[in-house]
Amino acid sequence: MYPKKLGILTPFSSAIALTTANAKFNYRITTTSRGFGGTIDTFATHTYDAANPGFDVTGGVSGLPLYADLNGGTIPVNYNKANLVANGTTGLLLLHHSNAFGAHDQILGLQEPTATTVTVDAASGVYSDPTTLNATVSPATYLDQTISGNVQFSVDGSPVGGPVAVNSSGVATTSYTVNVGAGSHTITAAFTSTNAAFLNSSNTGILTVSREDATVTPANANPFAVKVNAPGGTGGPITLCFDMNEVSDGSPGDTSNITSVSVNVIPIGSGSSVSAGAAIFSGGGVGATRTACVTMSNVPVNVYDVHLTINGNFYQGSGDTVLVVYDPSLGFVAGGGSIIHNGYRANIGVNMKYLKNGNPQGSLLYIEHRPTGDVVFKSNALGALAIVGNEADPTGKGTLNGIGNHSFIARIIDNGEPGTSDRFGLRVTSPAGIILVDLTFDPIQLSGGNFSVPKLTGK
Ligand SMILES: [Ca+2]
Ligand SMILES: [Ca+2]
Ligand SMILES: [Ca+2]
Repeated sequence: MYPKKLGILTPFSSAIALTTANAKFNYRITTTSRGFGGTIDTFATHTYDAANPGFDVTGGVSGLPLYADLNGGTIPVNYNKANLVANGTTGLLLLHHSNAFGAHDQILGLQEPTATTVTVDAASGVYSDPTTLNATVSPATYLDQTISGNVQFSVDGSPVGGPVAVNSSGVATTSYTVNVGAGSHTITAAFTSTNAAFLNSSNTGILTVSREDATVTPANANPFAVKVNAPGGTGGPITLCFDMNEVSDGSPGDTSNITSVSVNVIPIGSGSSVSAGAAIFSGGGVGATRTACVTMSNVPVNVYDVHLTINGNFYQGSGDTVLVVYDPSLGFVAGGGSIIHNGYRANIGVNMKYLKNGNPQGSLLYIEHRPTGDVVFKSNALGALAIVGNEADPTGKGTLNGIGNHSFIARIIDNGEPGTSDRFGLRVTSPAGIILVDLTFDPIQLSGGNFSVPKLTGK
């Protein structure tokens, strides 16, 4: 070494008997003084493998690694972790030939890239609707470096879109339209670094999915009132269908995921439930109507509330319709139909007869299909039943969406067959005796169905 100019003696490998196959040697640096005599400084024996360097700065040059020492210049450094460990390398020594005295040498310490950790936020969503997946990679900064790279999200192993870049805080966010059913699912966020100072990592989180809402509406083709097959007998087979549609939200799912429904056929008065049999499904698809049909046989005379509930992990919803089975031989006021009231479709079922003692027996069911849900009025006790000409006016008590002690008067007007001119009117009063104006209306012509009001003598 020299005060002004810097020099270094580098023996050729061959001069110290190193070959490519045998390039490993031990070395030790000892400083001695001619003036004072003896050793000034020494350090422990080190090992170096010239054929397998931890750092290799020969990229781009042949012979000795010399680079123009200009501001802003770069020196390519190849890095081999295994060799680096084997050699015990702790850094790079840069020698600046033409620097001022005292600034000839510079030690660049070794800094390994940092491990990273991904944190996946818990997410929740509804089948078919968008939700947000969020992951944070940390640390976002290391030494003088800021994280960069991409996160690939997946749900239960299926990729969600393409890789998403992390921002300077290490956060990656993506929108996911939920296409898995209700329950707990695994979100995976795999970070791939594009900055060598940060290592890759991956982690998981939980996505909780709930069912999408669907409406259930009785099909227009359903019969309202079915006559028994023979006097004193039962009705059937009777097929009832329900249309199931996702509640519109701009992000429709696949309604063919509805593969199970429960259908209950329950008399609104006394009597036994009827088995609906297995549902047959048709239609369905993305944004399409799914239809379920059930067929009932040997159905006794009565007014039935037919209730469908959607099962499964993808949709939830339920709806009702009315089914009347009547026997003309019993002396009856019977029938069923639909009207449009206040713009909403409503189904009506009625089946009443006089007992031998002159008292009426039977029931009335009125279901109005409002966007906020069905409004269901069921009679549970009949009072007087007035029949005047072609009009029957039953009175009595009933429940409104399950709340009892409401009163009603209905007007059932039979204008002959097939029923297209028949009419239905209703008045419902609350337990406190207040008329419920939204369930009180003058007779409205049926849009489907038929009533039969025989010219009874009352006996
Ligand atoms: Ca949806
Ligand atoms: Ca929705
Ligand atoms: Ca009629």
